[in-house]
Formats: sequence, structure tokens, C-alpha cells
Amino acid sequence: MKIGLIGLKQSGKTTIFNALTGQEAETGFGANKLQVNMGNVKVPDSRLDTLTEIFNPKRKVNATVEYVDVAGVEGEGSIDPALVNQIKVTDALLVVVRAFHDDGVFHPFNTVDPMRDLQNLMEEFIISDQVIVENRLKKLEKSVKSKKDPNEVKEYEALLKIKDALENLTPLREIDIDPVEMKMLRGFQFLTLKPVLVVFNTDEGDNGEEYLEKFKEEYGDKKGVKAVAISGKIEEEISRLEDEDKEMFMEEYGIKTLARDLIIRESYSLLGLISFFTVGEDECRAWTIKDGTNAQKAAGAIHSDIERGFIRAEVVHYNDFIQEKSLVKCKEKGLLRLEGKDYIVKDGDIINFRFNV
Ligand SMILES: Nc1nc2c(ncn2[C@@H]2O[C@H](COP(=O)(O)OP(=O)(O)O)[C@@H](O)[C@H]2O)c(=O)[nH]1
Ligand SMILES: [Mg+2]
Repeated sequence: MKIGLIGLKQSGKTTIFNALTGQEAETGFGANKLQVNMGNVKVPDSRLDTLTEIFNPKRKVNATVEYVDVAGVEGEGSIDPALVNQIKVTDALLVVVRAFHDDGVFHPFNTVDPMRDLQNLMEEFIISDQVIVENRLKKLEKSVKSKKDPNEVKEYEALLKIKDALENLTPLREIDIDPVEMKMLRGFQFLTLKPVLVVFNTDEGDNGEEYLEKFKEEYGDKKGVKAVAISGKIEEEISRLEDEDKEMFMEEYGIKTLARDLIIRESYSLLGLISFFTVGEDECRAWTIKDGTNAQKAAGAIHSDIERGFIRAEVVHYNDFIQEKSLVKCKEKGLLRLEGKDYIVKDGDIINFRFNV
């Protein structure tokens, strides 16, 4: 699962990428424009930390998400096709919006106005999708008239509907698309179909309340968009410190929790992902599945053999387990259940799969 960082030039994308991943990718005006930065990040999960304390395993393995940092948007009406191609392959967008004030840092529109920039970016995403739709419609027009291929006719009709929505400046994630049409449209990797996490990059000491409030007014009731705030530069610095220095630094600056952790968790849930756990002396581990996955499919996240040879799943939810702190006691109290292949796995289930290959 990949999340793409996108935003105006110099809005702090690479800075935030560094804060999220702990990498040291080049920032600032001189940074190589064509460079794509990629990094896997552990999803913080206090439940996994607690399980690790209880089982004291050799290894703890967190769930991960991958971030991709690309070049910046110029803000001149249409996004560079090369950039669209880089960002198309991601599953969600992290839209970085500049909310920090620094005369030394270039801004494509010269002034700091986060809501204006956000609006501008959202419109550019719509325009980028419109270009794709119109090109495809043009291609289909001829063949729809002459050949009457039923699939092409269906695709043509679906695209007309989408064209209408985009003309009304409605992102595609907000309209109802039935599953059959969705299957046809998925391949286009439309930008406005992707879930969006807006990240206001604020000044040091600014929790971004003002921007988050304005965001709520304009986007609060919209589907598939959420917002958070981070002081990118300071969190980039913190990410480079050793653990003990981190705490001291955070105390000194009055930072209680890192926005970085919130962003990672929010991006995970934005993608519709949940975690189940496996526990034991060797390893405590969080596994990633799509919300709504059944037990047999979930077993496949661990190994295809376990999915194929699935017999049963022994399941106890973390919240129940934590009352007893022992699987044996959970079993005695009837908290550890046996579930079949169609059981829908919940976020926080602790599972032991029985299988036979
Ligand atoms: N003052 C301040 N400067 C920042 C902040 N975030 C980024 N910058 C600076 O803005 C410039 C552009 O940042 P960069 O991450 O390269 O932006 P990108 O072009 O979106 O990748 C760099 O000089 C950063 O140091 C911030 O939160 N506060
Ligand atoms: Mg950059």
C-alpha cells in the first residue's frame, strides 16, 4: 500500500517525508526535481507494544505503510504529466499544504494562504482527471459509433457520467459508482478517486487549529478527505535524534505527541486497512488486511499455504485478552473462540490459524 506525497513546490513535502520515514532526503530549492524518494514506515500501535511486554518475544514486527515523495506541483493550472504518472500508482494522497511563514522560502503564489492552495490543488487534480477522461472519450467515440462493442459502449457511458461530475468540480470519490463501472474505471487511476489526507505544514509551536477549523467548514462533510497538522521542520529534526534526546527535545519544546505518529495512523485507516495480531515467544506481529476481509483470506497475509490449508482460526480480541493477559486463561473463560473461514476479522483480533497442507 503506497501513499503519495503531493503539493505545491516548497510546501515541505520532502521535509515531512523525512519526518515520517527518518530518512535524510534533500530538501530546499536545490533538491533534485526528478528524484523520487520512497520509504517504508512502521505503523505505531500501542496494542502491539503491550502484547510485546506480555509475551516478551524475540521479535516485534509492526505493520508498515510506504510513502512516495515526488516533485512539486507548479500551481499553474495543470499538473505535469510526468508527475501525474508518478503519483497515479499510489493508493492514497497525502496533500501537503504550506502553512508556515518564512520569507526565505519561495512560494509559487508569493503569499501564505493554506485554504487557497488546497483549493488550487484539488482543482488541479480534477483537471488532471478531466484530461484522461476526454482523451479516452475521443478514442472511444469512433469505435462506439462504428463497431458497437458492448463493453466499449458501457465504458463510454460510464466516462460520460464521470465527465459530468468533474465538470461540476466534484471529485470522483464523492459520487456513487457501481461496482461494475468501478472495475472498468479503476485502470485509469484517477487522482480524485484516491482518498486524501491533507497535511497543514505549520510554524513551530502552531498546532494548526485555525486551519483545521477552516478545513472542517469546507470539507467536513465530504467523503474520503481528512486533515491533520504538523510542524514539519521541527519534526524532521526530532526524527533524526536518538530516542533519549528525542524525549528531552520534545519536553523542551512542549511537544507531547508527535504529529508524525498521528499522520501514519491516519494514513493507514484512510486506506481502509486494519491490523490483526499473531503472538508467541518468537514473535509478536501486526498483520495488515483490508477492512472486511474474512479469516481465510486474512491467513493469506501470513502465508498462502495457511490460506490454502485453512481449517479454523482461534480468535480473541485484544480488548478481551488484555483483561486476562494469558491465552490459557482466555480459553478457560471462553474468550478464545473458534471461527470458520467466513468470519470477518476485526481490527485488534489476536489470531492463531489452524491449517493443514
Ligand atoms: N520555517 C519552516 N520551513 C520549512 C518547514 N517545512 C519545510 N521548510 C523549508 O521549506 C523548504 C522547502 O521544503 P521541502 O521539504 O524541500 O519542500 P518540497 O519542495 O515540498 O519537497 C526547505 O528549505 C525547508 O527547510 C516548516 O515547517 N517551517
Ligand atoms: Mg521535495
